[in-house]
Amino acid sequence: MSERTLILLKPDAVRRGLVGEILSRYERKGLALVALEFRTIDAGTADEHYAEHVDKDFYPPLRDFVTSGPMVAGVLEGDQAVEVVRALNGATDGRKAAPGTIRGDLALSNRENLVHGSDSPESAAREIALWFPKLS
Ligand code: RTP
Ligand code: MG
Repeated sequence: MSERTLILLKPDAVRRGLVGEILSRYERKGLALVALEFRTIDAGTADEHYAEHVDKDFYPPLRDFVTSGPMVAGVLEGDQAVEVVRALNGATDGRKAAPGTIRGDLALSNRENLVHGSDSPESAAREIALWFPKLS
């Protein structure tokens, strides 16, 4: 069933010049971009986006990272988009992510792992409403 999911190309993706490479992987898979924008977020928006993680030990450095420079935020649409994007992104830790995935091919860190994808249709709805309120 066609659905939508939020993607973020994190500041490391922009700094490393990997925006085109990463977007191209999603597009070649057959997913359609229905929103795309450069966004630099403050700590408050980071806290809202990562609400499930704000109390975790790894959150303060994660917040510093995602507020450290511009990100590319987008919405992808297609059959089972949430699950398909998570599979394309690969495991969270780039050192362990399988070759062939975005993180497995291009990342070597547990934090600076290039991409975010919503983890469920419910998360996607919440995150799209936060990042692209006019779209939802
Ligand atoms: P994301 O939310 O960014 O799509 O990544 P994910 O679902 O694969 O991973 P999640 O558990 O939601 O963690 C969110 C982001 O926090 C950073 N992280 N650092 N132990 C650590 O240092 C650690 N664990 C996670 C990563 O940037 C991860 O993507
Ligand atoms: Mg997550």
